[in-house]
Amino acid sequence: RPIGIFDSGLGGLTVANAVYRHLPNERMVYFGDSAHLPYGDKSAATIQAYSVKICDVLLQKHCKLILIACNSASAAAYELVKAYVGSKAKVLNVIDPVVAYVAHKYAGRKVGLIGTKQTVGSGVYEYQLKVKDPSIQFCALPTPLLVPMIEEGFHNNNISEAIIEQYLADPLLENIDTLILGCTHYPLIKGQIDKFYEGRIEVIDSSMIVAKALAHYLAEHGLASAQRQGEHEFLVSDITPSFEKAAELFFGRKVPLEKHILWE
Ligand code: DGN
Repeated sequence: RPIGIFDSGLGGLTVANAVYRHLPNERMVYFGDSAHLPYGDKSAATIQAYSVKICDVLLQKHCKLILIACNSASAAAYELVKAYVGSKAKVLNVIDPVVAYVAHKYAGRKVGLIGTKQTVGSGVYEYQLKVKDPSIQFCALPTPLLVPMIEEGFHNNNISEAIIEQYLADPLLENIDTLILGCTHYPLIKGQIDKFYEGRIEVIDSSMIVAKALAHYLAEHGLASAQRQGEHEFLVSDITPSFEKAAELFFGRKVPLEKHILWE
């Protein structure tokens, strides 16, 4: 049975790519809810409603596990999705593995987070980190301009550098020891963020941490596939001519997108 991976759009392909590289024996069914993106500015109730509909599609595809590859949906809908899916499939999110990694490595230190308004506003990272380790100091900054900036192709240039610098110089993020990139799109600007900090702090791209946690979870639960059966599927709820290019940007190679309307 395949692994279902979903996101508000194509950004989750950064996570799908890490899964593709780290778990070559697993077949993926990716669902990008491009008709309803961005999730980052929407209410939790709306994100929950979309997430449940996507799970119906992934369950119809017989997914053994659903990975919520979107920070905003992980923050807003994980508990609900888990309850909705019940025993039909396992559910993982992209926040818990990062929290486990950071809490272990940065005990007693100052941890920063950047993400969408939804992810930062939900307080989920802070809550989970404090539960794991109350000694951690935490600060978070919503950086809503970064998603449209990257989607418009502004990365690794002067404009993205200026915007990134403006955000990261915010006093809120002063003296951090590590920075969590709490959004699917940010791996594309990790190089520029690293450059800003000149190697002084660890900048955490969660995609590989999530893929490793997924591998561990599958092995632990006896769910790992010995060999990939069939092709990966990449479904999107809406498609425009620019999508193929964007998909290639986030996945790092060409992917065949297929339109699958979420509901009539
Ligand atoms: N995928 C979203 C996230 O990781 O929060 C970012 C895209 C969006 O919906 N704004």
